[in-house]
Amino acid sequence: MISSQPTTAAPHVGAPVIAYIGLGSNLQEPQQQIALARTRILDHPEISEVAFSSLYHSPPMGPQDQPDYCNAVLAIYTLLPAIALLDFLQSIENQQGRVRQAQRWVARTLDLDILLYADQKIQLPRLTIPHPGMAERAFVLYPLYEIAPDLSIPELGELSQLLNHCPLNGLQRI
Ligand code: A4P
Ligand code: MG
Repeated sequence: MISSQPTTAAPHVGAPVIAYIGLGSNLQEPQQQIALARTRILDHPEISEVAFSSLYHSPPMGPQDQPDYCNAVLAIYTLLPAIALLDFLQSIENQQGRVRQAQRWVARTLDLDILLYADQKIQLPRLTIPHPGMAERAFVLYPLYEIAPDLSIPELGELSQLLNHCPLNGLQRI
């Protein structure tokens, strides 16, 4: 008898996960750098936009002898595994003239950080999620709250609670 059932299993297509990306720039027209990065991220066939925050102006965290930053947060649906997403984001940083320095927290044309990936906690040599330090950074928490006020962060708790304990530190919505 000929079965009407398919003889081979359909290829497995994973469900998209939600990820949050922090965007930062303080060199070479920061607002345009952020806008271009958003376009490039969304050009990827396995990424779609969920929400994009306002742009924020923030004084530098770290060395003070550098320009103020423009920051934003982008929420995406993606089929990419977390490490592939990191590779893709770093390729965009490179396209936009990012020069990696030995010193941390120095001026840059573009910084793309994966803040959250689904509700996962990831600890790999190249990738830590949730992004270290995000719980104390006004330039991350406030834009994130704007697009995901009910978010709960693995091991860190409710975003609204984190925000209540985080001073603005000069952050201004543009
Ligand atoms: N890496 C590990 N986890 C992640 C992750 N979740 N997302 C690794 C992205 N990258 C991750 O990053 C260094 C390495 O971190 C990468 O190679 C990656 O494998 P980097 O972008 O090359 O260097 P960095 O950004 O200078 O270092 P770091 O420690 O990631 O700095 P942050 O935390 O990104 O902070 N002030 C204001 N106002 N606004 C800012 O946006 N940003 C920074 C940089 C400093 N001061 C700022 C701002
Ligand atoms: Mg970074």
